[in-house]
Amino acid sequence: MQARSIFGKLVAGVAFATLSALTSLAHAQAAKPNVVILATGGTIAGAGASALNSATYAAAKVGVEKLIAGLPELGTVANVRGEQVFQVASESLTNDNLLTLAKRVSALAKQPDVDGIVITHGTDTVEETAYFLTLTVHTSKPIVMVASMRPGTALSADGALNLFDAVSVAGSKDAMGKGVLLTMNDSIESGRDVSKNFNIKPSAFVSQWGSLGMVVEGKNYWFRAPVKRHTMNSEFDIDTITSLPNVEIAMGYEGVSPTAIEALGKSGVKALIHGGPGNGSVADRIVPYLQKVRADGAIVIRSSRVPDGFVIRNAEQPDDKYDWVVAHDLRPQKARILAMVALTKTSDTKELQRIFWEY
Ligand code: DAS
Repeated sequence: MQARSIFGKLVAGVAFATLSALTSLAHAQAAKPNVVILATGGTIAGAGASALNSATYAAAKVGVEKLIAGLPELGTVANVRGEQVFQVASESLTNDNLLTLAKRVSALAKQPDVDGIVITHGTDTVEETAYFLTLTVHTSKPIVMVASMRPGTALSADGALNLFDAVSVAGSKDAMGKGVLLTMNDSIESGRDVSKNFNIKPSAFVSQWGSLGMVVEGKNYWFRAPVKRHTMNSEFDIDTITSLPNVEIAMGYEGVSPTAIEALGKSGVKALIHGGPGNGSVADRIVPYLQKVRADGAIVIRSSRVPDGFVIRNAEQPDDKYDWVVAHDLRPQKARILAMVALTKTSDTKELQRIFWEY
């Protein structure tokens, strides 16, 4: 009897200890935000032949489960699960990919058991995807994009900390309602404003109007908030968009010929972004070709190849007279994203110009 009662007490003690451990784990998990990582590829999922290959490697090789398993620290700030949406280098993403990703983000954001969403992505076009999502996904939950300039196999790889920062920010209540964000190199950038400014170093990304803040050791430090319309305050909703119109870009430079503009005009674009030098300048020999694009029914949008600043309406060109739109502070690749989204609703040039002022 004696032995049995001691064994019984032992079993009860172990059961109690296990139960309290599980309960505290459940409480701990319940206390942590639920963050979903949507993986699309890029360098953050890349792999090189050696630790010295910081620039020579294959992008889009490592699956999301391996990314998560390789970073157990994620579990200290959130309950994390992953989905592999694509596995591509971002320069190869298509409009259909954009729609697929945005619709998945929108669906997840509606789920009460999802507190934040992280999207791992290539650096080459993350600025475009980030802007598209901020224009079309109606949620105030944090949506945080993340990329890396070096593959995880390289010395001083930046992906692990960038990903930890992204999950930490995505699980933060103070990151709500700020539009789509990008965490790179300790900074928190606005998805609207950020662009890749340097092609081979970790501090590659810059927002011309400044970062929104920084994230350091899992704590967010905010210094700015977006003023342009986004997410919940956007008139565009991915849940009502089924396709995107064809919008292309033609650059302006010394000696430019009308060949590209003519070909794009004939291809049936719905809008043509002109990435001119300076304040969106257009060579005098090119003006008639853009006027023909407009006369044939496509929208002409004057952007600038100059990274920073904004195009002034009716300054370099009589936009009112030509019925052209100016892209404000948007670089050509960003202007294209907004033009595609705007054209799902209107092709009225006055409405389009309003949209370019407001978004
Ligand atoms: N090719 C790049 C891309 O996928 C790799 C990267 O920098 O992420 O965007």
